[in-house]
Amino acid sequence: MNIQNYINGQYVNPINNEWIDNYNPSNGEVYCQIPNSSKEDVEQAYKSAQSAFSKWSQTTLEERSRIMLRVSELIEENLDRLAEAESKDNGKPLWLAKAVDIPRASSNFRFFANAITQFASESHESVGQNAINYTLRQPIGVVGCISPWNLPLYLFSWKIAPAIAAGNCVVAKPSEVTPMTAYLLGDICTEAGLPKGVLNIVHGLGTSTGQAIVEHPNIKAISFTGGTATGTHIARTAAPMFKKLSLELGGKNPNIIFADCDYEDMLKTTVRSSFANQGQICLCGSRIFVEASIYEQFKTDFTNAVSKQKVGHPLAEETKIGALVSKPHLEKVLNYVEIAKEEGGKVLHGGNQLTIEGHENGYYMEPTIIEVPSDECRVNQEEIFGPVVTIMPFNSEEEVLEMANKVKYGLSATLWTNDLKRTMRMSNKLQAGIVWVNTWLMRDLRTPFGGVKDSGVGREGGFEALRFFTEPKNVCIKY
Ligand code: TXE
Repeated sequence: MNIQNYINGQYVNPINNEWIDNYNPSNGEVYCQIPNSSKEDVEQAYKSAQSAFSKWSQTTLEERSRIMLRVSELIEENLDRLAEAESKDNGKPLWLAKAVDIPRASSNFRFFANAITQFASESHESVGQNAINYTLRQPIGVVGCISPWNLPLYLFSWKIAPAIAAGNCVVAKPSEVTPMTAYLLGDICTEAGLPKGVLNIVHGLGTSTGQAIVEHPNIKAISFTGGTATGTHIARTAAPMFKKLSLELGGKNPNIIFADCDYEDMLKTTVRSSFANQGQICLCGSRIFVEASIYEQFKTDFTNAVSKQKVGHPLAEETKIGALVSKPHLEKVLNYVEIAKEEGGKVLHGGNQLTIEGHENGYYMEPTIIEVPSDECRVNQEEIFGPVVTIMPFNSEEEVLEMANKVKYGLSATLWTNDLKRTMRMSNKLQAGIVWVNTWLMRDLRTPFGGVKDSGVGREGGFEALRFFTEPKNVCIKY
């Protein structure tokens, strides 16, 4: 079976007729091919988007909203089919795709369908000067959306929905590692009545297809989620062209546990924040800091709880942790375990590749806990993006705050404490775009989402996303 590009409302082959193998991570087999799209395909997608723009940007908000709500409903109606596709493509457990990925993709369309009807702009009366200013928020035109493999349809739709709600037309590229649900979205958009050309989906490699989107002189804004190194490259390419950029990049998030927290709740959530989606979420709490007085107890209980996390085939009901997304990624993550050992880290649990009977060539790995001798070692500083967490004790608030902030990333932080004053002090000082207190990955789509430092630039979510995808224009009228 071949995946095709979705351009101008039609499924089409790449112009060069070149294809890339797509692997099923649960068994290591190639199960379909995807277009290796070139600059010419991107140009075609751009032209289609450009020709749809004048009409779509003038479509009433009510009508845009109605179509997007229909997309949202159709995603829900296709929940099983989409979840199966996501699980097969990515290796994540089927239950997770059903409970999180696909429902969230539907919510993304529903949320922005509603948000656009409430999006208002400012006006300023220039008192004493007989003038009034108002701000027009106009769509940018054709925008580019590039998404990664860890939460495929979830993150793809998180970008596309605000872009089209704001009246833009889109050239989008999902990750070449997980293209399937983006491919299926084409049909859903057609059925929902999204006009041809409003959304165009091109498949292919980052360095060629993705690069062609970023380099395109008339694609005026780029919304990207992926690795920090890729983000740097995109910023370098886009900056001289003065494109608007939203970059959601890596994380190395601290999970800070004080002795006064609700222990059971913390323990349960910490297993999840460490290993959900095989640890392949930019928000995972990959550096665990535990107050010294409960460190030994936590070590025992956490290791115990993690050892009960069943690694298995994504479709098996009892599976908690599925396959990693690809062979190179599995190798990268395993290599970090070796690095940890060389640096004096102690593997408290896991650390090895796993073979699952009947699926011997799948990319499975044990959930891994590494006790590190120092917060400065590489496994504590670099993003691993797999089922690996580090743990170490701390003695004071000042000490843990310093360690938490001493990384180049600043996406999210989690804090476990029942001390209100400490919560306030620490939330103010943690260098992160998001701080969760006594919870993890609790999302309200109205809130700003994004990171500081090397975790990116800009914010997604709520009106922040609608602001990103519009150009403000001040109009000053003297009367
Ligand atoms: O991501 P890439 P990769 C981190 C994680 C992971 C590392 C690399 O640490 O190990 O990044 O992962 C497209 N111009 N995260 O290599 O390459 C690419 O095709 C335009 C964190 O898989 O950044 C894909 O669609 N586009 C992360 C998307 O960028 C380019 C999620 C992301 O791929 C491009 C994933 C280019 N020059 C990985 N090069 C998170 N923050 O959630 C690549 N792409």
